[in-house]
Amino acid sequence: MIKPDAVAEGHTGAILKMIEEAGFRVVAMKKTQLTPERAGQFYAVHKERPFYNDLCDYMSSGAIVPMILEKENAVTDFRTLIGATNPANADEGTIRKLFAKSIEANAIHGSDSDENASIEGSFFFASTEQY
Ligand code: YYY
Ligand code: MG
Repeated sequence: MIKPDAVAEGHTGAILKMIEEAGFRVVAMKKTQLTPERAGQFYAVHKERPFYNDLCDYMSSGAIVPMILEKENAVTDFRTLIGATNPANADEGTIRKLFAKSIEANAIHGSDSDENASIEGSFFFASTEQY
């Protein structure tokens, strides 16, 4: 999911280019906006964390571009492509190093397991929107 800061600043195309050039196939993609409630559902695993309310406000502050991506070792390779959560710690050439503004407005989300990728894909897309 390309997050509100990166979409608002016009980085969607550059980020998509990096994703495709890294060998990911786009199975589904759209532009949409979360309500604070839906952002809260998406990040429910973090609901006890001190940053949760700010994160939900931020994630619902503008348009996002969720995608379902496919590749061998997709979860691991995508986490490598996007870089560390805190852009200050992200490797050179990663999406977060290039485009993130802060640890919160960090440009992009990547699922952390195959199981969560499936859950998060279904959160945004019907089966008839996946090709
Ligand atoms: O999976 P990833 O996005 O790299 O990090 P998580 O630890 O799952 O946190 C989710 C999300 O929460 C992170 O992308 C930004 C935000 N966040 C924050 O605002 N402040 C923190 N100290 C940690 C995470
Ligand atoms: Mg995470």
